[in-house]
Amino acid sequence: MGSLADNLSESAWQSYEQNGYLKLGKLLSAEALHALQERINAIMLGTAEIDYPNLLMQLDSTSGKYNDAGVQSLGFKGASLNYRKIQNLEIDPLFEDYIKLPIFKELSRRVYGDGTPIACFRAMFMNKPSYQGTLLPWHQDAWTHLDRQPLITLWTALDPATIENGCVEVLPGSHKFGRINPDDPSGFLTPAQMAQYCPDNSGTFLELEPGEVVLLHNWLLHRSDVNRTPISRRAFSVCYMDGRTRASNGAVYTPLFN
Ligand SMILES: O=C(O)CCC(=O)C(=O)O
Repeated sequence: MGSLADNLSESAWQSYEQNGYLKLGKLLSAEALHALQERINAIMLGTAEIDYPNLLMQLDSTSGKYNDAGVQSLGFKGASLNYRKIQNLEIDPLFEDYIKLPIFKELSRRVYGDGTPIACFRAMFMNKPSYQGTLLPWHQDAWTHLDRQPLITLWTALDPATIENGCVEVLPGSHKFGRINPDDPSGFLTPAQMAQYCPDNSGTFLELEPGEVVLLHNWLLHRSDVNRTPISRRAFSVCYMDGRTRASNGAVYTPLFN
């Protein structure tokens, strides 16, 4: 399993700063991984004891097209393993415990500075169900309604993430371009921007084993394809922010580490 010292070493950080991502290895025991896998399936199937009205839930598309995915809104959408996204998982005790692992605190402090309060901007399940999945085009993760940008995401594979089942593909170093579409909440690149920033239209596939974690800079260009296999591609993606961030819509964020 990845150790705190290894992941915070100078060479690891140089690699992160250069490439905009860093593979952290497996941070979960087999039992802890299994518990998260079972928990998310129970949430999808409607059998979990959780405050469903406060979960943002979206069913996956059956066409693979982003615009055909279900509505993203609060509340349960029926018993199905074909959810694409389930957000606000910090309200679940098991996922909350995982979000609060000391290594995530240390990584956040490294990015935002010692002593900075850290909050969770979003904690979400991202799924490419068996033979489904929705194509996500090249984009950055950035937001137009915040007074400062959340800079990091910790993405944990809950299944094997492979090229065939729609693992995340990144363009190494592209976080250094800065924000490409500062006024567009989707962050999706236009065809002209793709030709400019990603002329080969290919990147590095982040293939991961279940339980492996990758640290991503939010401005790193990334995309992911549909799932061409019977094996689902479940993942848990948590974005950590400076806890002093203010949103123009009055949203409040869960404090994690003071
Ligand atoms: O999990 C994935 O396939 C990528 C998710 C993504 O691009 C995002 O959350 O911005």
